[in-house]
Amino acid sequence: PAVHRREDYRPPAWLVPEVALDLALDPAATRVRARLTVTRNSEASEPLRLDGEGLTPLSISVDGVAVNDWRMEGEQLVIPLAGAAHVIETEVEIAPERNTQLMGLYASGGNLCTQCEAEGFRRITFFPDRPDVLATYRVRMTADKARYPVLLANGDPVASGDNDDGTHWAEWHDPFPKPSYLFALVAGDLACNRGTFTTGSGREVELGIWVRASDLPKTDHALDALKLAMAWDERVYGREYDLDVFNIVAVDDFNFGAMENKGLNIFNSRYILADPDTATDYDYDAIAAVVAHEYFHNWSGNRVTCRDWFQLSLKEGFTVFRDQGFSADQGSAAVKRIEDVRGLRASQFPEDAGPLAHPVRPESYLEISNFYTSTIYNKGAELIRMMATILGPVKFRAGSDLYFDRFDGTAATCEDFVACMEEAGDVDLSRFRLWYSQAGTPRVSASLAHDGGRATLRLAQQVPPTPGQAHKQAMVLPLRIRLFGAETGQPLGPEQLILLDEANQSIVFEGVAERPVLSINRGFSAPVTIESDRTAADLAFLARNDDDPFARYEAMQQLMLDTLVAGAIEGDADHRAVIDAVGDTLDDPALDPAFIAEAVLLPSESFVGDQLSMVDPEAIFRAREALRGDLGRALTDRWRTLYEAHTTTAAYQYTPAAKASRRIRNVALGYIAASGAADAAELAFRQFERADNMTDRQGALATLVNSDSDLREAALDIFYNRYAGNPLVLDKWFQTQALSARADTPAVVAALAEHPDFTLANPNRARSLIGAFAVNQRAFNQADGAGYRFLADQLIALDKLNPQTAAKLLPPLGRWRRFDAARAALMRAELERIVGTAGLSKDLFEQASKSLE
Ligand code: BAL
Ligand code: ZN
Repeated sequence: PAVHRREDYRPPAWLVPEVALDLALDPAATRVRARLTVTRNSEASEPLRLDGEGLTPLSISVDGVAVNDWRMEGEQLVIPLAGAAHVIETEVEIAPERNTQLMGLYASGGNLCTQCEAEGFRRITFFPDRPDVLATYRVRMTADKARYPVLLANGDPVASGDNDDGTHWAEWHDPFPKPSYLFALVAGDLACNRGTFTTGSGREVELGIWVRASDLPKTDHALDALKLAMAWDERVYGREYDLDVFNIVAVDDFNFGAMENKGLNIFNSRYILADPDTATDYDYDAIAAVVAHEYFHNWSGNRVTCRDWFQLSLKEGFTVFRDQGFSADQGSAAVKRIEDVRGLRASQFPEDAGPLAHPVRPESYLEISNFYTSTIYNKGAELIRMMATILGPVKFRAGSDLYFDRFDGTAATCEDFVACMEEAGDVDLSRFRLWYSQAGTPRVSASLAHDGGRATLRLAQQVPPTPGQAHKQAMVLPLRIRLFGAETGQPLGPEQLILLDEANQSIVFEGVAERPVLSINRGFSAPVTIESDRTAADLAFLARNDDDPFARYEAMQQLMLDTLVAGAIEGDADHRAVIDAVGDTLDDPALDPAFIAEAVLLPSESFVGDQLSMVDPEAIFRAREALRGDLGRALTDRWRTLYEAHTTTAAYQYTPAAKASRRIRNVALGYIAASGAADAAELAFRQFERADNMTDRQGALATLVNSDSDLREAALDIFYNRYAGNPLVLDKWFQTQALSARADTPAVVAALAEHPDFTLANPNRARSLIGAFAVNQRAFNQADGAGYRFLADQLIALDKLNPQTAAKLLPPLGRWRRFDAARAALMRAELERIVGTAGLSKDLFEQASKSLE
């Protein structure tokens, strides 16, 4: 397959200011007629090149005259054109019901919908399918009225009517020029939850959330979140919505979480549908975050889009940063930061340390779908956050205003964004730009010496080699730092922002009478790994005294991590310091229960593995279970008191306080179970039966699923029967079992893959079993390689249906360098089997072949 390189970018030879589409919609055979107004954007007599994947032209005309001097070059339709402006008309036929890739126009749940990012539009019609070709779209759809009573597209509705043959039609017009990846249409039997939003300048916007009629009661939360997001973007970024309507449609079969098509967002139903009986607090939060994310794209992505796909993080990193800010403002900002960093460490750090590591602005790709990664999204968001930290809030806002004003209606680059920040912030970000080009997670070592009244902090940074980048330059790392007095527990001076921009740097603090303890990378101000010479006592001290909630959480995590690493390597470890620190955290009346619930959780098995030069999954599992057990037993009274204190007879509420109660109650239940208490399973089963909400029900189920109790099967059966026919909840049933800590999980997962409700055709279902199993470190990495074989079998099968989703599930097999020789050989054998499979997609080929390197 062809490699695409950033350095090869050339402006488009032809622009397309206007598009008119006429679609006769039918699941088996949809006719698509396209009328493109094209204008030359090149001096030379370049022909017009239109992308088309799997398309055969039925007719082609130029300026109203049928032509036959066109040719196909691979998957490009090439039409020789002499003049500077022409009207091109093409006609093709496509079969949405046979589209299992879920890219382009496809069928889901009896309805028709589209997904065009990154390169799906070329599966609908011939078009220069690249993000720097911006057109206004007029779309006419005709469809059977009984089957598809609702017809939606981008922009505003223009006209509609009935035909004599049982079909009807609707025409939509989007006045904002947009790239083809933002095109969308939906035809279906859908009900609408309607709302309105009045913008800051007084315009009324009609809002609609479209779902199947039976799901309508589950859409209020998403609609509320949309209104909050619209108001937040006006308040925080000065960005107002620009069309008269904003529609969201939920579909069950979707590769992404959601898609920001102009005026017509299309969502994976898991990020829209919620009621207390079927959605957890985590689901509620994720729905609000994704609704906000897609809405925020209207400016960061749609009004200002990307010049080419190498710039993907321009819109994704910035928009993730924006949705993180929105979510932080809805509840506990500290907990939100902890969750985001936990996510970064779970997905982006391993990616950056493995064979698929790539810079936030990649240099090359085979298949762009493989670059919708945690690096582009989450590390990209950290880059924006670092610039915001360096500039401060006022200048950062000035930079974002400048960016939106200067590039409105255009396709921009990451460089354009940084240049705006530099100009508005009056700072030099030349070296900061390395964050866009160098992959790998920087490591910072920090040691603090104290001599007389002077403290000296020595910092050294190192950026590890990554594929294609053997040698790295020192980067600009904004580190928020504060010193605390070891005796008094008081801060020794204010917080400082240190820009570490050399390989080695020393910072001297004068007038430090007391022994200082270092609080560093507060708020996780830089996405780096810190290695410090702080003792267990220092970490315990910070876990009790640090005034930055993230740093306080982090000190506890480091203490736990050091203990777990020692336990995994030596087979045993002293748990006392962790037990005392957790006990003190539980007892601190000043702490928010939402924070406590996060602070007392142990790092995941995978994160412990990431600290070791060679992952021993069994040893890590045993060390973690031993610490969990000791924490459960040593603090048993506290866990039970907490559990009771947060048990309520009040009806379910989605408020920060009620969420915190449910969270801490379920954390306490987990520790009671870990203690080995004889009544733990009954306690969990009672919670399972009495729960009036999914958070408590699933929390109890997860505890039971990890146990050997007879109540385990009973709970699984009750759960399954109660939610038969609800695909989103059945996903939880599969996922909970795939994440089980029991030794029989690999066999259970293999059996579940044969379950009548399991299907690879639905991405959520595939991810709920295969994706969850592959991150269950001990189960997936069992020594006989059965887990690796299972994953490879599933990916080879899934690749035939949906290459994009298959490729996203491959990375756990690429972690072979981190394991012993026997496991590494088994993983490599499966990667080789995948690469050698006949008819493999370029998506899966790229991921598997790079993972072997
Ligand atoms: N643009 C793809 C889905 C998202 O990031 O919003
Ligand atoms: Zn996005």
